Amino acid sequence: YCYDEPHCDSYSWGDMFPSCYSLIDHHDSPINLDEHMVRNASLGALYLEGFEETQTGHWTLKNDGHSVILQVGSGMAVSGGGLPDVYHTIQLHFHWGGPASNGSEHTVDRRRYPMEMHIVNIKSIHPNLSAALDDPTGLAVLGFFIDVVYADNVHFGHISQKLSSVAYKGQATKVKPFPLMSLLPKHNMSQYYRYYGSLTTPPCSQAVVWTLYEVPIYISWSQLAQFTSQIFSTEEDAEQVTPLQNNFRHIHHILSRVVSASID
Ligand code: SG4
Ligand code: ZN
Repeated sequence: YCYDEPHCDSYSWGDMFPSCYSLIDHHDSPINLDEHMVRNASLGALYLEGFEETQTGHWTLKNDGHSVILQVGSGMAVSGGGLPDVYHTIQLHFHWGGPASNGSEHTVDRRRYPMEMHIVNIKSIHPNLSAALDDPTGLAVLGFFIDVVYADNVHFGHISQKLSSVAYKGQATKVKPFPLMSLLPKHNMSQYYRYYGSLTTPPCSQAVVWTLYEVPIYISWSQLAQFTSQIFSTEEDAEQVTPLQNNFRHIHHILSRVVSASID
């Protein structure tokens, strides 16, 4: 599947992946966050287990042709915050735009942020990803908007400095583990939006409990530019200097769903 080419964008994924065609009862992602919001005072901060520690072993950063993925091994899990179970953290990845356009997947009051980071977590009862994709709450994805400032984010450098080693699909490199918490906002981690949706890539499985944090992560213009200019889908694209850009799915209707806000 692809994003940014004529006749091959997220509107046409359903030709090859039938569940990517949104039907009336579908719970698709991403959505615009502003409609049908209901405050839920019982939604407290999630418990992010192992996020403060430096895990042992090594992590792997890879390019799958659609995004850059950091596979984080074992040792981290998320729970609480209204999640129905404990979920083990498996990877994080990014969605971005182009040199002059923003690329978050979710929007807030129709505003699109420059980037979005997804931390993917799998319900601990499931032996593998395919089992989780058959469960309406099989995955819990934590979404963070990424906004841009002048100063580099030194913690984000753990990832952005390695991007040149994963320029195109199939390339991978080892990353020394670092506390995942160092990437996340320092304040207001109890403020987030919650709704039930899908993977934002094929097979578009309706298997995701979404948590979108209100406070963004800040990185520099040059760190953002590394994503929009140094990552390619294929080796051929790299040779022709055609970077992977705008790797976000189009916005879906909320239909009868409700977005809960922990936000006061
Ligand atoms: C990205 O394309 C990742 O590369 C995928 O990771 C991920 O799939 C996919 O996005 C969908 O995830 O949070 N945006 S999302 O809904 O995590 C899964 C891999 O394929 C299943 C490893
Ligand atoms: Zn994603």
